[in-house]
Amino acid sequence: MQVKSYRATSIREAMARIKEDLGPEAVVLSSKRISEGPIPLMEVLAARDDGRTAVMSGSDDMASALSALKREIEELKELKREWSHQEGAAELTALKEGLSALFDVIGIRHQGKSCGPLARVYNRLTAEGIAKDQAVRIAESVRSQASPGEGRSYEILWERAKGVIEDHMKDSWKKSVQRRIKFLVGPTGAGKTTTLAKLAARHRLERKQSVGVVTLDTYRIAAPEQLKIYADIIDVPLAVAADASSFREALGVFADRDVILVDTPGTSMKDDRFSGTLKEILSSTDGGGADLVLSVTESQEHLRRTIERFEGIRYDSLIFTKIDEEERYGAIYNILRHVGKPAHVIANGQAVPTDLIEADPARVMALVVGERFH
Ligand SMILES: Nc1nc2c(ncn2[C@@H]2O[C@H](COP(=O)(O)OP(=O)(O)O)[C@@H](O)[C@H]2O)c(=O)[nH]1
Ligand SMILES: [Mg+2]
Repeated sequence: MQVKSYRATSIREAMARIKEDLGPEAVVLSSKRISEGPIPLMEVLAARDDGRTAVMSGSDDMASALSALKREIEELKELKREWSHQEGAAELTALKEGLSALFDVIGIRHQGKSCGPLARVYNRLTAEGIAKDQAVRIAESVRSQASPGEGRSYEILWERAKGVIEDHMKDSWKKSVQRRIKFLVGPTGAGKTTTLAKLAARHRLERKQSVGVVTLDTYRIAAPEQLKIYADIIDVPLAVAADASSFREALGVFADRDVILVDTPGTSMKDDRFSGTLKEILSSTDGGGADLVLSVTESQEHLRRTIERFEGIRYDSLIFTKIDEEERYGAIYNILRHVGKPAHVIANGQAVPTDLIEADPARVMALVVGERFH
């Protein structure tokens, strides 16, 4: 085991250096802030297994450790359910830390035995940002698929893990629906307006469909202006609607359009007065559905909170943006598994209309495991 410490001004910077230095299988052992002030300094401890030390001697050890771990997880989940009913924030934090450490026992190993190939698979999955409990589940599926006498090299197990991830993505894609009227919803700055312009161009130029664009974002003075510029370039009509009745009017004007794309203001679904109006407009629009736009540059915690906030909007699928600003995409897998919905497009840059990728289960799997895709 090779353990190294890195100092950086952000976790992202540290991760980039760790990945470059120790490779994709490196795992973060701990991170702490070592100086406050305008430029915070973090110390991140990372490790990579170099085959010289570690705990699990092979797949069988890993198997028994995994099933013990699964039992532990179920017990801990039960405890968590009980605690979440009480004033137990501190205990919950302790629990999360304990759970995290437990997963690391599987992933990182200690006490001087060698690292099995399945543990390497687990390490690589978590290094890509896949949540530890999900990584354990993937590793468990990989193990249970092995037939007697079959090779158990790391390469074989890794290919199988990719297959498991792709199958999980296929499950999410089963929920795909086609809508004539698509609302883009999500937090401010997620990339809704930019992505909408890219989608409008795709429908109009590549699919030769007639497109109408409506914006409900009249809260910021510059918002309709931004969209107007794109609409003019792509040559699609834009209607601005401030409430439910002007929205219905706009739909009337676009009655003959193949596709209608609706831009919305970034709203915190919890307390914003607009959220009620948006829900009402969405539920009363025949043939309408929403896509939730999420920037992968946000922390997993932030993304989780956003998903909770938007629970009241029954969105059909997700659109991930800004993947060009990140290096690891495990969060995409975690979220798609959590919500069980597909992501048909992914935005990889600011340029309209080019920076938009069609996403299918195989492509998302490749992205999530850190491989190039075409
Ligand atoms: N790097 C990068 N920037 C993006 C991407 N999509 C949008 N942006 C930028 O993110 C900012 C906010 O985008 P905007 O569409 O206005 O977000 P909205 O508030 O959700 O409508 C703008 O500066 C966009 O150029 C992307 O895929 N990659
Ligand atoms: Mg916008």
